[in-house]
Amino acid sequence: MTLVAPRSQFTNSFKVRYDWTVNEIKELLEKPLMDLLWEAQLVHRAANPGYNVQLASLLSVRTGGCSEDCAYCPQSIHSSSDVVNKPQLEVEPVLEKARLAKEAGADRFCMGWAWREIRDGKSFEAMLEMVRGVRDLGLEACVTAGMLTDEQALRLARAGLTAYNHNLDTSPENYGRIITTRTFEERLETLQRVRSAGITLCCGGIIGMGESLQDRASLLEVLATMNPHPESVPINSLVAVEGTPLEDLSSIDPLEMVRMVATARILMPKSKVRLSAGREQLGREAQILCLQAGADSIFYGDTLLTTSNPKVEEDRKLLAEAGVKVNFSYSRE
Ligand code: SAM
Ligand code: DTB
Ligand code: SF4
Repeated sequence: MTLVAPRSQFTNSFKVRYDWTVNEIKELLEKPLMDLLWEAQLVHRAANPGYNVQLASLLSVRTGGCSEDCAYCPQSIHSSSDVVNKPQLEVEPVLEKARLAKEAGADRFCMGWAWREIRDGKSFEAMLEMVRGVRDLGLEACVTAGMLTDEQALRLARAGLTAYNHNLDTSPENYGRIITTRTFEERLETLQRVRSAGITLCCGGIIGMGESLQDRASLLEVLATMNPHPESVPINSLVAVEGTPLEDLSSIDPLEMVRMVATARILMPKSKVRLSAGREQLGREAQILCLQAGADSIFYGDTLLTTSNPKVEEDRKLLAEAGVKVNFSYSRE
């Protein structure tokens, strides 16, 4: 009996496909865990041999008061959460936060606006200034602010925006159960506008909202059949916030997150798969499994938008224990 696997098993390469079917994806999600992990790792090691992990810092620039009715979101006016609406932060304090994030080791700075859509005017001009300022610091800049027009997307691109975050959140079939004030189709149209303007896409979803395995597969199918794939794919698990319609849902089994991350890695080998909301509920070992299975980015900083995130010191320790490299610049193109 040989204890050493043939070398060829470790030098697997990957082929980027855009023709995944829901059934193939379901099969991946349901594989025996050891087999799924093995397959995901082969892709991950080939695509990202150094296990490089990007640290992205997140700031809520405009908090609360959003007119959309996303059932998971404490910032919706339809929820009765404790989130207090705040006026938009000014440009300089935002850039100060970006400087601090850089000092703490982040290389992407993501800014959120609790808006249904971007409107032209003072707030948008300030957003452009923030993007320029973040880029001048040498950081990648990401914005999430709802729907936008072609012209707004072009102006953001000209300001140097690296990525626009606009999640699909759940499957097209499950969408109406989670959000009724906009359609899945509108989400796709915004993504197309962002893509046409030459901005990279950050687009993913949330698990733990009572969806079925079929829904998870269907969400991943929409993402994995985009050509090109979104450059970054945040996988959130629901943070059940008091006052939202989903407040009573219990946390998912951490291994479901591992499966979702591993499957996303197999489907979209070159994309950054970001382990996003819900890391506090995952625990150390499950997060390490996610890093092994293909997560190569995390939100880094003590808060997400309105909820908490693991402490920076804890994350530094976790990443060191996992033996991954942070923000090591690399390209998988
Ligand atoms: N309003 C913009 C939009 O919807 O695109 C930007 C902000 S929104 C808060 C950004 C994303 O955060 C959502 O699409 C959703 O995927 C995620 N999110 C919000 N609340 C969450 C929660 N309680 N648990 C997990 N993810 C959440
Ligand atoms: C994403 O997919 N997750 C982040 C970011 N993109 C904008 C937001 C998570 C928000 C979690 C709930 C909160 O803190 O309000
Ligand atoms: Fe929250 Fe964004 Fe939905 Fe508004 S559009 S309720 S900010 S997730």
